Amino acid sequence: ITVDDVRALREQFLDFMLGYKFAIEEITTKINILREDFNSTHEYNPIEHVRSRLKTPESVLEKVRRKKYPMNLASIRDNILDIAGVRVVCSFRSDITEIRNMLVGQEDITLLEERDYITHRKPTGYQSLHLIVSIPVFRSQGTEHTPVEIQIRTIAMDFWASLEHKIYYKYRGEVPANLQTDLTRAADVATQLDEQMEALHRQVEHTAHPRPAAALDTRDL
Ligand code: 0O2
Repeated sequence: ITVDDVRALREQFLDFMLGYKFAIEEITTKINILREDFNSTHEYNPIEHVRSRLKTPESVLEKVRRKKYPMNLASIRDNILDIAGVRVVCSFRSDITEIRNMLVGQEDITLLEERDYITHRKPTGYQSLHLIVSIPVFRSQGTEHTPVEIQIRTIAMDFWASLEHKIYYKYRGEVPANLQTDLTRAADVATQLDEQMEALHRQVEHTAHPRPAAALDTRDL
């Protein structure tokens, strides 16, 4: 293998990764459109914030090795479906289903996989709705149907997951049992908070909103 071969492989890989960056941009645009549209038609914003990340080449290759997949681009394309990741954080549990349906219902989005870690919480306490969707990316060389992992969760679920992620990395995956128990308890509290917030939200939704009184026109006095 020559230096030129390595250079060509590197370029091929970077070009491959670029397709995932474009797929993130497509999905992010869709979510931003939904957010703005929802805001203007319903005067309510179900989306708190959106974050995205492209898996690093090191992390992609580490996953291929760990899962013992063949080390070539075709195998990475077929097996590693979370190279492009978008996380949508909402206020209420009901928003999660709403956003899921609005995305999955779009003509150019194909749902490949769905994992509901809200109905079936992970033993650690992790909660989130994971969708793997495929989206067409129109590139100069043609269309690439690209997978994107979309994680949809509430603020409380996100707060829990980010702390757990930090703890997991700090202990390199060997979280002490007492800390694990406390984390699971914190997940229960997050679930209770989500349930109470949802109930409050419903109550407010079903109450007629009195319009703010129009400013008095002094000529009417
Ligand atoms: P990062 O940094 O977000 O990319 P695998 O991807 O094979 O390891 P699997 O079963 O294919 O796992 O996917 P899974 O478990 O449905 O979802 C993987 C992603 O969900 C993780 O990505 C995390 O972002 C998140 N996740 C899953 N379980 C947990 C958990 O217990 N705690 C936290 N904090 N996050 C979780 P990565 O690739 O691990 O990391």
